[in-house]
Amino acid sequence: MGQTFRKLFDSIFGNKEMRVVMLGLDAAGKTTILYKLHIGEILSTVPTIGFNVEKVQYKNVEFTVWDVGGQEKLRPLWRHYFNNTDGLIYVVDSLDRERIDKAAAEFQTIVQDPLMRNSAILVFANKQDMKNAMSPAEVCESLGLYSLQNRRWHIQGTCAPKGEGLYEGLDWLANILKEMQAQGVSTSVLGSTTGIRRSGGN
Ligand SMILES: Nc1nc2c(ncn2[C@@H]2O[C@H](COP(=O)(O)OP(=O)(O)OP(=O)(O)O)[C@@H](O)[C@H]2O)c(=O)[nH]1
Ligand SMILES: [Mg+2]
Repeated sequence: MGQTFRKLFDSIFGNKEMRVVMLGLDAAGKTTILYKLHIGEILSTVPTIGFNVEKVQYKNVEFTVWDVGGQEKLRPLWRHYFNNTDGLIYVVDSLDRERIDKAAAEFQTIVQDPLMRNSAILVFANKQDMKNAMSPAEVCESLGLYSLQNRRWHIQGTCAPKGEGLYEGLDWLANILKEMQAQGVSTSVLGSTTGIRRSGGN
């Protein structure tokens, strides 16, 4: 489809595109989430060196999701993915209490970056299937989400291999994108927390 025709088609049928960068410490579950969303299957993953990028179509929105490796030595590269980003998905390993402060510090660095000022923020409190996982509310508190000023954010409990919570998160992103495009970027604070039912421990 030609570019102009594609734009006309999209405006008639309400199709939209959203560029999303997915970040978080190593082993948080980012690549597992990307491939669960992209092909619907659980893949065994290896630590990402560099990035993976896939398109995910959901509710008239085409999400281009960049999944960037989270190892310490790779984190200085994260900012190269900030430009033109509509949404941030920040993935937290809810079982990793030892590194939650580190996860929070990295999160604050991202969201305070001027290039990320207008991005919607979706936090996945992942690994909710594990017995000792922090709840989404605990993760929310640890990351300092409540004190974010003038930002649109949402936290969602997830279990990536089962796909639980992932589409609820995309739903929120799709709605926020439509809102942002309709109104221009709003300065109102919007925060919300959603858990998933725990499915017992491993
Ligand atoms: N129990 C459980 N394990 C998970 C979940 N999500 C991911 N994992 C596991 O966590 C490990 C790390 O997952 P990855 O998706 O490779 O993590 P990543 O965030 O991409 O890591 P980097 O590429 O190093 O940044 C894998 O063994 C996954 O199977 C979850 O919701 N529950
Ligand atoms: Mg990875």
